[in-house]
Amino acid sequence: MHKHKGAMVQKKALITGVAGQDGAYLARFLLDKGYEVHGLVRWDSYVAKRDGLRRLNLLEVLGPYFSIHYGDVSDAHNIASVIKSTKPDEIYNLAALSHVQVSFDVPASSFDINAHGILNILEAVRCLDMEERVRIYQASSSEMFGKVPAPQNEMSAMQPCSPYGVSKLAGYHLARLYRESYGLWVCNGILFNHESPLRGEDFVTHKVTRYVAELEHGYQKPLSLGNLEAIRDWGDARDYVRGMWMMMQAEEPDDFVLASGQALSVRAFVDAAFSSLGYQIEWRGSGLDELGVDAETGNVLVKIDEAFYRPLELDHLLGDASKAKDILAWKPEIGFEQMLRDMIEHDRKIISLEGNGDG
Ligand code: F7E
Repeated sequence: MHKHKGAMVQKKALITGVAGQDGAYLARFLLDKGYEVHGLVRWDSYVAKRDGLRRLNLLEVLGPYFSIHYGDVSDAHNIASVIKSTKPDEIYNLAALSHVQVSFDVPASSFDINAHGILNILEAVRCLDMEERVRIYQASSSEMFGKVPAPQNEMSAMQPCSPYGVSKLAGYHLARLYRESYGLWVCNGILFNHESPLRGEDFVTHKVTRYVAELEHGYQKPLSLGNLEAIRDWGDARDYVRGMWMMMQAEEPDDFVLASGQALSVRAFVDAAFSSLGYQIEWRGSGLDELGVDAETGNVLVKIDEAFYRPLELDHLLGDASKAKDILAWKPEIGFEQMLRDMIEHDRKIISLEGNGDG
């Protein structure tokens, strides 16, 4: 049971994309700090209450100090009117079309939400003459670095290689531009991959942990994956939302990388997830014919499916978060092993609830 500091409400926050992984954790974090929180959710998430707001329910966010506003960052009128009526002290722009592969299928929508969205927020704050009172956090991404050699930090060049990365880079530059030209208080959090039990199940980590947890109920069919060689810096979302808030409390608005500083390939992640429940994978074959086989039973656990390959892949992301450590005193507290354990434990619970008809 979470307690709010009630009478001590000092600040109001508006979170766009509040129904997502980061939005839900951030809302919980800010409520625990005594904030009044306003969350923007897309109409379809709002209507699909059970699924759309499932993370907010799970973290007990819905309550007297939390209000939902439905809308869309790509609708300039809507976001301006929500900002006008809620008068937030802090705006966290987390709304995004965040799946990199999907962004290749719907590049224009990605751009509308990811680039136009922050532009609409910046313009609304400026046109409403709220620049003196509002601070803005823009969710930038390590996808903006693209092919640039690891490790990457705030000074690294940026050569994105997906429509998602390009749209995020446009958003990043717009935030910087409004800070430098109009004096808006805007910071960019350049976040490397961050996972958690609330990660969407079409991202590779959760896809894998869910499959591993399901195996306990019997072997069905192999897990289909794409490129196993990509290397990512996998941190925990719960640490990263704390970092977002720390950026917003800094004296000056600035841009910060948040990363764990450790990188693993997708293959190594798969090995770690299976071995945490006692399965050892033997990799056989190569390329599209490669199989991950259970060393004990010979069951094929993993196969490769071309459908999960991207037109262009980002090979190696490894973040250097020294600036956030030095200036904000931010450091990750949840290690890789714990994150993996929490994800698998959560999936086991969900699966058993589903088995009882409660899912
Ligand atoms: O892929 C490979 C895939 O979709 C990770 C988003 O939060 O982090 C995330 O983007 C890697 C890629 O995340 C499958 O090719 C293999 O190399 O989990 P992901 P992402 O693309 O790194 C950044 C920082 C963001 O900002 C994004 O919003 O895994 N991979 N097989 C696969 N990926 C998926 N999704 N599914 C597979 O079957």
